[in-house]
Amino acid sequence: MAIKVFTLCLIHTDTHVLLGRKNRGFGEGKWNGLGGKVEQGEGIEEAARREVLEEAGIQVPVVERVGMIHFEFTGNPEIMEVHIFRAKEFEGDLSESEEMEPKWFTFDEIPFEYMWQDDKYWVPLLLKGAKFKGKFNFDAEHNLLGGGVEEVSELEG
Ligand code: 8OG
Repeated sequence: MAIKVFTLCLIHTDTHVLLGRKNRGFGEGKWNGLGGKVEQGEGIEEAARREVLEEAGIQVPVVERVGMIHFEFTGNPEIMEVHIFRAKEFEGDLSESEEMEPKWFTFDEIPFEYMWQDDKYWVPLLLKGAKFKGKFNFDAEHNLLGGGVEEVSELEG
């Protein structure tokens, strides 16, 4: 099966996490971290930084890769491999882009009901500092069918 590689970066402090509401495309209307497709010839970490800059206008000098999740959608032969990063600092002024409306949420106000349905299983792991790997299956209408995540001590690869 073909694999398509994506990044997703969650920027957070000890109390707040930065999410953006996607204004168009895949996942439209959902709150999510910042990210997108890794381009040909680009490193995964480099792609993570580029997407944060493009979507929110800020630089993340330090990103840490903390998770890897495979997503499969019924009727789509491609596996989406999403590399998940955490950043605790950023530089520059947060700006709204055409694609994303960014907003800070306290940890207990994270709008899981307006996010991808798998996020409630792994966002808490990220926020507590854990690393994780997982796999989720969705139907063609983007409803979660099954899957899960597990904490790992190290992410290989
Ligand atoms: O380039 P584009 O915006 O279409 O990339 C899709 C983004 O959405 C990318 O950052 C990866 C991310 N993403 C998925 N599936 C899921 C998911 O189930 N949960 C979250 N939080 N993000 C996801 O592709």
